[in-house]
Amino acid sequence: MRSPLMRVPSWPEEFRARYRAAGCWTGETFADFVRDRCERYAERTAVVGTDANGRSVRWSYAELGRRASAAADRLAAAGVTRGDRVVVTLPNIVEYVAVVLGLFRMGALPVFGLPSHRALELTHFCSLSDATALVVVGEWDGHDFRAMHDEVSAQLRSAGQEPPELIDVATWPSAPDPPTVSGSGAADGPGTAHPAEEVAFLQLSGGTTGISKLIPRTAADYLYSVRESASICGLGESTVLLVSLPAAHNFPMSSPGILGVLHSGGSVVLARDPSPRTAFRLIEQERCTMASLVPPLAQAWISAARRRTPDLSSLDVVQVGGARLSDAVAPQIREVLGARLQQVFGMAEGLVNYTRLDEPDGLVLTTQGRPISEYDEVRVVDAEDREVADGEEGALLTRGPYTIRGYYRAEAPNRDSFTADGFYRTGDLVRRLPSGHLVVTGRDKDQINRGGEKIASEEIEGLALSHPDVLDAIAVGLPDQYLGERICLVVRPEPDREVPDLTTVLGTYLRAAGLATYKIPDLITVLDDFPETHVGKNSRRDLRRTLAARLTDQVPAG
Ligand code: OOB
Repeated sequence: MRSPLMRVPSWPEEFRARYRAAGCWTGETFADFVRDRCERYAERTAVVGTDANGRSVRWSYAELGRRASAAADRLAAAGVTRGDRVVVTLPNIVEYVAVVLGLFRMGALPVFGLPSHRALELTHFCSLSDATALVVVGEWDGHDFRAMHDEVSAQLRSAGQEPPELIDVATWPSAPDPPTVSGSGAADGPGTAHPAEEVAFLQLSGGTTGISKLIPRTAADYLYSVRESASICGLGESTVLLVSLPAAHNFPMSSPGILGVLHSGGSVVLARDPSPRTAFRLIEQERCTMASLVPPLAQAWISAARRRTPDLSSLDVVQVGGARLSDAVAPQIREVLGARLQQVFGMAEGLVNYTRLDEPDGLVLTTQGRPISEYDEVRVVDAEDREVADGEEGALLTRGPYTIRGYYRAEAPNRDSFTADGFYRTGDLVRRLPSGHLVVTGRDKDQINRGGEKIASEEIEGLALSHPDVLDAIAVGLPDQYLGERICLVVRPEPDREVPDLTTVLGTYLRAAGLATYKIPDLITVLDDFPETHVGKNSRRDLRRTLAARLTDQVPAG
């Protein structure tokens, strides 16, 4: 028997009432959303891409609805029921959309893993969410996900927990089975007054303390951000969105992303891999009008477009977000790709900022946009949480109709990450302009942003420390002209042990421990002594800063 979802910190009733009255929160659930859009736009093209077995696929909205129902039936047959959590770790294949919509239809909660996650993370997500099933694609990029499911299951069993059922979409037939009696695995809505305000899925946080925390999102809050994003970005039935980033990321999922496009009746084109070659082929073939990229990918597109002169004439808007786009690269989106730039500064916890499509270049090229909603509350504060003047750098705090009030099952981190009156401490340093636009100037969280992928220093350090030859370990981000930051792990070896190639040994060790591929350090350095820092709460943070500064001077930029 799986445990029910635990209670999560949520909006006080006074705020709920305000967001309902303002029309931000509607009663629409994800099951309603899926049913309604698949019927409303039935004949239009919903999803183009490849399936788990590499076949090209083009689904209408009606077909997507059938596929979602078929997925729900399969999940139900594996024992998944309403309210259950299901960890999904699929690449950008069409089954991803069918599974997520299928889970929504049945009122089960997707937990959004990434295909780059490995046994360590997936065990943690399955354990924390008490997942009924793990959805994978048999083998991908040379990695055997079925074997990984075995590993996850063994780990959970040894901790006395029930392992998740394996759901392997690679074994699904290319045509859906005829619907079963249940029709779609969809049951009636839960018997609460506001089903849309129940937690509908768990998204992953970038993490600052150990492995990613789980972010509880509701249909009411999320669909509000999706509707507003779709409107800000001018989405409609003629929108063709290319999804090159991992589809489960909050950015390509909802800003406005896949959900924004499905809300508006447009088409989603899933790129199997993020290479410019694949992207350009799809843009030419499907006449894509929009794409969302992280800065390194934008740079890769720009340099590939200079060499190959692809036909990108259909491309109207290129969104860039997830990490700071440099002011020097920003103008090249128009100059080289011929598209309008939209900067997106968002977070899976909630707040999303966009530069608007009709704003002057001065704002679009140098700011990371302004909040979606007039109900987004933004405070830029100093170390004592006192508000600073516009134009001055401070820490960004936010609260609003689609920003969570706490992580799932994370009492202690919640005390650090949220103020007593419910503002989320984003960990980002920004300057706010009088127009409300934000410029991201840095970070005061112990996190590395490697080309848009977030990694908590502490997570890598903790794992390195579990190696018997390591006395201490510090993980820092060093400047990298392509990724923005690359991961450098600095280790202090146990003094009495002579390990000739500790760096190689450690690299292998971290991989074998089941760490996601994007978290494996780009560089491992051995130092016999670490600099002295003050003792106290921030000593590790000081040490990270000192080492990062020292190494940035010593190691040639990547
Ligand atoms: C997006 O979401 P997450 O949860 O992977 O990461 C959030 C963090 C932010 O707190 C900030 O540190 C960084 O990523 N970030 C940016 C940025 N966009 C995100 N830093 C500088 N400039 C930007 N434009 O990354 C995300 C979620 C929704 C939409 C877009 C991005």
